[in-house]
Amino acid sequence: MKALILVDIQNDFVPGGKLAVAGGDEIIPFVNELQKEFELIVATQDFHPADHGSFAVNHTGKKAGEFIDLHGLQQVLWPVHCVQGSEGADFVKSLDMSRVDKVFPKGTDKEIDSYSGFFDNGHRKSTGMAAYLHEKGVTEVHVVGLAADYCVKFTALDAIREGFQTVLYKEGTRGVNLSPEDSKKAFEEMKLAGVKII
Ligand code: VGL
Ligand code: ZN
Repeated sequence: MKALILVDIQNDFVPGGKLAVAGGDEIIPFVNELQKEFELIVATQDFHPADHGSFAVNHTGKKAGEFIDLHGLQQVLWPVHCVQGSEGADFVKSLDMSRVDKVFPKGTDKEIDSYSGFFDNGHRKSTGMAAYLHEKGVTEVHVVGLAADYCVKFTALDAIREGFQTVLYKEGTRGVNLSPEDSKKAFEEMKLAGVKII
């Protein structure tokens, strides 16, 4: 049994959003079409409180793109994005959500960021997505969404760790590319970990 995971396809990650990924909106038609091949579809939702520790504004004198130590983990600081209850946190309007079986919010704890849809960045707490998928008899997950070099990468890597055969569609993702090669490196890292990239 295979499942499709839609990672963070939210307003703040597409052009016009607070943490816009270049071309992020271009994946939507592909993703909507791809959904037709799946009977089980889940979505992750970046969903931060306004005082989240990953936001540069919550650290005096710090700017987005700078690094800090957040309770023992290296954290790159972001602009305010995907705040709970804001429009930026909503799924992109043109994304078909009618066939999504369950949404897994993440990044809800202000003390720790959460790129993967499965675990926070310290692998301390699970979102419940792995248990949900295992319970449904899923052995293979296919991943699309935003952003390739952050949440998509860490979701795919955790999927492998959780024992799922994992497929990533290049056409269904775009990267932040804080450094120009980040997406390319992310694809290499995923491939090395056993993710099938198509
Ligand atoms: C993401 C940075 C911060 C993502 C989420 O969805 O890739 N990136 N929060
Ligand atoms: Zn975030």
